[in-house]
Amino acid sequence: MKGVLVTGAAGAIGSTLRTGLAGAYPLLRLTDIKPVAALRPGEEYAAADLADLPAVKALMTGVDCVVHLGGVPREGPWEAILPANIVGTYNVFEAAREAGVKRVVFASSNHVIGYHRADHTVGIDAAPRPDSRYGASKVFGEALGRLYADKHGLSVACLRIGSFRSKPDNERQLATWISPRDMVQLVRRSIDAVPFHFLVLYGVSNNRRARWQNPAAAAIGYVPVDDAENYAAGIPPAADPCGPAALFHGGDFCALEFDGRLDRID
Ligand code: 15L
Repeated sequence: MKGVLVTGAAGAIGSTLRTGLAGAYPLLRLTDIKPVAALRPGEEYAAADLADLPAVKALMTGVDCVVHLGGVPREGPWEAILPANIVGTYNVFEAAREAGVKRVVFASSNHVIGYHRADHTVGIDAAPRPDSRYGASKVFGEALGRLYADKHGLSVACLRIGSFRSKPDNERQLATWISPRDMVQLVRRSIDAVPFHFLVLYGVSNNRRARWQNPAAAAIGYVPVDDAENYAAGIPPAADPCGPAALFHGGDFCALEFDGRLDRID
C-alpha cells in the first residue's frame, strides 16, 4: 500500500498510529474534524466532516487503503451517533468504492458482542449482541464492510477493538486491554496483509484472561506482545460482581441505561 488515509486521526488511536506508522507508507493522509499536531514528512492533513459525502470523496485521491477510526468512540445520544458513525461510515465505504480504494480497515469494537456473557469465550462468528447505540453503529459498520466486500470486491478488515489504553485500569480490562504497540502492529498487519476478502479480528493484547478467539488475526501474522496480567496487582476487584457491568463482555456499556431482565439474557 502506498497511500493510506486515516480518519479520526486526531484521536487517541489515530495519534498512536501516526507515531507507529511513521515512514511506513509514502503517503499518510490524516483527516479529522479537529486539527492534528505537527505534520511529519509523508503526512498530509485534510479537515473533513465524515457526514459530508463530497468532502469524504475528496480525501480518496491516491489512496490504496483507508484506516477508518473516525466517529463517536463511546456511547452517546442518537443525534451524535447517527451522523458520525452511521452516515460517516457509509460515506467512507461508498467514497472508497467509487475511488477504487483496495482495502478498508474499519475500527469496529468489542461492543458489537457486548451482551454475550463474560464467562463464555466469544469467537468471530458469534451473533451480534450490541450493548449500546454505539455498539449497534459498529454492527452496522461491519455489515457495510461485508456488503462492500461481497458486492464490490473491496478488501475489508473489521477490528473489534478492546480497551485501548497505555495500561489496564480495571478488572475487565485484564481481559480486554490492547496496548499501544499491539494496536500499531494489528493495524500494520491489517494494511499490509496479502489480499483478503473480509476479516473480523479482535483488537486485544496477549492477555492471559482474554476471552475472544482471534483466528483471523493470527492468520495475518498478528503476534501481540503485551499481557495485561503484568498490571493485575494494582487493580481492585469489580465493585458489583453480579451486575451487568461484570456479567457481560461489554462491561460498563451494558450497565448504562439498563432496565432489562438479567435472567433473560442467556
Ligand atoms: C470501545 O469501543 C470504546 O471506544 C472505548 O472507549 C472503550 O470503552 C472500549 O471500547 C472498551 O470496551 O473498553
